[in-house]
Amino acid sequence: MSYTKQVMEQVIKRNSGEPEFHQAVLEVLDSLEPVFEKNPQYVNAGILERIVEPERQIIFRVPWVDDQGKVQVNRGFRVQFNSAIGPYKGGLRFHPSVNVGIIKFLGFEQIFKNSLTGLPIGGGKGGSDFDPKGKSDGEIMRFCQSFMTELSKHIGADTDVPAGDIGVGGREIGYLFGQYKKLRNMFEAGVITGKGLTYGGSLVRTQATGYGLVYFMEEAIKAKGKSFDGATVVISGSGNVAIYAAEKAQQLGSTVVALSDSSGYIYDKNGINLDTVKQIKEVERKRISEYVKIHPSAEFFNSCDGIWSIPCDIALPSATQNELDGEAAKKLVANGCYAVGEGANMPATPDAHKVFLENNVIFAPGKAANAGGVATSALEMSQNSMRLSWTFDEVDARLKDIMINIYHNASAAAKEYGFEGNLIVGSNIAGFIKVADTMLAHGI
Ligand code: NDP
Ligand code: 2IT
Repeated sequence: MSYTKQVMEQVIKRNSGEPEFHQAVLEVLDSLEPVFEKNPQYVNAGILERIVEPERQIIFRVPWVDDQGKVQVNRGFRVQFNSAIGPYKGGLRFHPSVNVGIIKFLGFEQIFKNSLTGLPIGGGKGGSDFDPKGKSDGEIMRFCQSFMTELSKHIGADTDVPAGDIGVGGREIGYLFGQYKKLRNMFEAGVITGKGLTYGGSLVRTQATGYGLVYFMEEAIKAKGKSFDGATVVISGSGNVAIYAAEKAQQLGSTVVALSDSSGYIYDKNGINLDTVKQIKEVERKRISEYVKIHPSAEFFNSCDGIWSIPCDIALPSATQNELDGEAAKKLVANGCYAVGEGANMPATPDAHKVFLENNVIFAPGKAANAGGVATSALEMSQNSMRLSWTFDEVDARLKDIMINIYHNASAAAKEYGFEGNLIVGSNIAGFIKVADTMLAHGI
């Protein structure tokens, strides 16, 4: 049995009942086989056995009082996965599906993603099975305060720096930071990112993941003589990543014809009106189906994966993990889709990867394509350290530069190891080597 397969067996045995974590590890390990053949020093130092085991996992009780005065209890998580190249860095997800396996898959991905940004950030992730849907503002605040009361013991600007993810946006970051500040009696701006602009946030952080995704894809398709100008684009989700991916795609001359949420998707052949979407999702926090009340020529379909049967040139899955399977991938290919970029973390299944690779679809994995969010978080940390703020254009230019570099580094690594054009392999290798070399340098 090969070395990576042995390690994989151990991961499955030690982390039973965590399929998403197994899936994320397997994808990376599959890519690394040629790296170990060329670099036995990594095998001798047990880098792989160490990198698949989080440095620390924290699980805690989050009690809070709802609007009826009843005590509710959720579970909180923070997985501090790898601090070789910088403080743990990664978002917090509030969603009822959250469990330790989900947080570990996200934390594991984050190690390589953060490495690819070229910035000094390690990998971590956290969250809770708390469901923000239908909760009042007061309930959200009390939950965030209770969550931070425990989390505050484990984080710090040079230790572990959380941010947002699904269900955690500007409002939640505000409550989390407010509670941290109260507990520490200290204005430690760099302890969390995605902050509001009045208290240490960075311009472009809100847009960064979506914009970065499109910058990455623009570079990837340019290499094949294609462009966003005139392209038809389908994007799943209608949250932070999806909205700003759509905004940048539109700015570059594309027609974005579909968006979705967990109840279904909207199709507007004239191109989605993003002002309406922002009003529904960011201001009113309502369902995407509301869109068709304002734009009656658009249609709403109450299925999620049906979105991938819409003909398009470029698809950007930006909702959640495993939302695009092999069958959906075949439909995209049959309809002429030539590029797929993961705005979400691990939205395409391994079967879908196979379909895209076999059909020469340009496929950009999330750890490369959606790294713009965390990269801009790291730029927020830099500004916090300097006690300065850069302009929108300055941050945006840095973001674009970072995304273009990630594309070229991943492409070069794929080529070097004999997998030209395979951005999955290239991203995994390029992300891994920097962390592995640092772990070697640090000793065990
Ligand atoms: P948001 O909470 O802003 O939006 C999430 C969107 O995805 C919503 O439209 C939501 O619909 C939909 N969604 C969530 N879960 C499911 C599900 N189980 N099935 C179908 N639809 C679902 O989150 P983000 O936009 O921030 O995150 C989206 C993805 O991007 C995630 O995978 C996240 O990990 C990833 N990501 C986020 C980054 C960031 O900076 N925010 C950075 C890099 C990656 P509904 O409202 O109905 O739940
Ligand atoms: O998945 C991700 O990269 C994020 N949710 C962003 C993390 C961050 O620290 O900005």
